[in-house]
Amino acid sequence: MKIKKLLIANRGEIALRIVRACKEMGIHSIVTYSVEDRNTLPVMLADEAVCIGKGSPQDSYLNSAQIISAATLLNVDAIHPGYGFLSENAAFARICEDYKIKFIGPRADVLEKIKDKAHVRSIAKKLGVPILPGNVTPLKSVAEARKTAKEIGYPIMLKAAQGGGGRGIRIINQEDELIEQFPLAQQEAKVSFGSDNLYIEKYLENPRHVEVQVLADEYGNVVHLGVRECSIQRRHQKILEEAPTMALSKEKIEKLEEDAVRLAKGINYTNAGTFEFLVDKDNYYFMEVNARIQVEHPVTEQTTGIDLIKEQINVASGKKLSYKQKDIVQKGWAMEFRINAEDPENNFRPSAGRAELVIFPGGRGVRVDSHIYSGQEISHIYDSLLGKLIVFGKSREECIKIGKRAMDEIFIKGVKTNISLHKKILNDKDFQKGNISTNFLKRFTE
Ligand code: MV4
Repeated sequence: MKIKKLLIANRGEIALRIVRACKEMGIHSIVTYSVEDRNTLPVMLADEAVCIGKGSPQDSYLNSAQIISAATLLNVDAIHPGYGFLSENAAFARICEDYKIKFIGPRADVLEKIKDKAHVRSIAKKLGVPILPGNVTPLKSVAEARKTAKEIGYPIMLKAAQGGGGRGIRIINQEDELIEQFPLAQQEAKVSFGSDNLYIEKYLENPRHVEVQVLADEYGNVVHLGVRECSIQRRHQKILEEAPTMALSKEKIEKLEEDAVRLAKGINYTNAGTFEFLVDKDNYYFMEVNARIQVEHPVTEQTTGIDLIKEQINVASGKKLSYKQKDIVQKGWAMEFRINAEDPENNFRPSAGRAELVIFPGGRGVRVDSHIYSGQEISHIYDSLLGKLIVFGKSREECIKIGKRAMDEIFIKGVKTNISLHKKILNDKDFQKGNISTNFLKRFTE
């Protein structure tokens, strides 16, 4: 199926990123927008734009009925959901299939199956992909939970099988806590995720987060595009990502990448996806799948030379992967800094207002993916991402130098940003040595 007309069911920088790919591919792009977003770059630069609501995500970018109705009226071939919103929504993917509109992502039945993280853990285990000690079937009772915890030893992490984004997880240090927390966790999971399935994992105190970018066509061909390191997070929001990683030896990274591909094949994964791992010392453990294009995809693009959005569209239109694994090499280093409208002096509270003046950096080794222009009104209805500064060079050291230089060129007046935090990170000795973990940012922000 040739994709000639594509609906972008998203906003902000990722909507613009997809518009740009469409233009280069000769695809007619239509972007959905909310009333608040009517004066934004994706709306101005897409071939067409269609208003699908007003206000909260619930009433706009999550309104699948409105989006499908627009897609039908405009006779689009495919919908690109971007990240967040409807991107991993199995029910939405199913509606697209029912309406004969290609959903750019995995099939609805695959999304449905991988919703349950305990289930994916069980497949990983069967395939010999390392996972943390714990259970792989939903816990039915506190007795079962106590038994598992006793076997693997405390501390443990109690996780909601359908949770995500750092929600629905609890650290449990001893048995009486488990007895107290188990029913609460069950109840919370039921309310938040519609399922009270829980599972237990051995808790790692100070892990690193390493993930593998995978690309799969609809004929069973799967390749990986190497690893990214995403340990620098604040309250489960990634702030800085890099590719590749200093967390593991070359040999271990190769094993991890092969494991991700094996697991992708095992779950019949198609399109672009990310396989997340926790790394502790020289060991890695599969954690979960992200069934979407991710915010941090540019660091992979800069180190492999592959346009992930174009590949997503190609694969979705039924093309075979144009790359064999041996054709894909990660070269050099890349870093991405998320520039957020938030106030570092005020506990990083989202900052809204008119971005009176916006100047982004340029020059060698610099890429900026942003939808923000001077004079734009920044609302607080949606996320606070103003854009991403991506730097790339032959080494991590060079990335840090270019990063510092580029960070000094950014000028945003009218809203508060987290640029000062990025400068502190870039000047930190531990960061420079690659000595980072998921706890790294606590030192700066708490
Ligand atoms: C963990 C963990 C330690 N041990 N699981 C946080 C988000 C969710 N997807 C999983 N998370 C974690 N799971 C075990 N068994 C530590 C985290 C975690 C984390 C993981 C990746 C990146 C940043 C993090 C920050 C805090 C906790």
